[in-house]
Amino acid sequence: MKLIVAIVQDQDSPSLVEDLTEKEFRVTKLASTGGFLKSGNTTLLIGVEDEQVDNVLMVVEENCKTREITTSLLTVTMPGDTYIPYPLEVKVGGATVFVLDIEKHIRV
Ligand code: 2BA
Ligand code: 2BA
Repeated sequence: MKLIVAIVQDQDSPSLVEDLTEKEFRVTKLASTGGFLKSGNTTLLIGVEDEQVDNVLMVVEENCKTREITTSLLTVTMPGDTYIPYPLEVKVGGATVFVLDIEKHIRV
């Protein structure tokens, strides 16, 4: 089995979870925070048989399209604890996916 860890945008997660569940995949949804933008995102854990990995990735791709470049406000900390906001352009959307080998899958 494989564990698919998919980090997606919050707004993509409801339709993605619905599609995966509809296709009989089991999903666990975690609220997460990106280290760079420090804003919320969603991490999904999806445990599947090896041959289902590509099917799951297809569903993820269908639901998580890369969006237009957007502007975000980040802050830098200056000496004396002053925060200076500055605009930054990043591409959002899509998904960051890791596929891990599962050593053991147990339900007790
Ligand atoms: P964040 O860390 O908040 O990053 C959001 C977006 O900011 C990234 O989108 C990327 O476009 C940009 N970005 C991140 N770090 C950057 C840097 N050092 N310099 C310039 N731009 C940077 P994505 O790459 O699509 O990542 C979306 C979220 O997925 C990330 O949110 C993070 O939570 C997670 N992620 C991405 N790569 C990861 C990795 N290798 N390991 C763990 N989590 C990862
Ligand atoms: P849920 O997805 O909320 O599922 C709760 C229970 O509903 C499941 O218990 C199972 O008995 C049933 N169920 C879920 N999906 C089903 C489906 N497609 N068809 C028929 N019955 C279904 P558990 O199997 O004990 O799972 C408990 C929780 O563990 C799940 O909560 C999910 O968060 C997580 N989980 C289980 N298997 C997973 C997997 N392969 N990958 C990721 N997370 C998993």
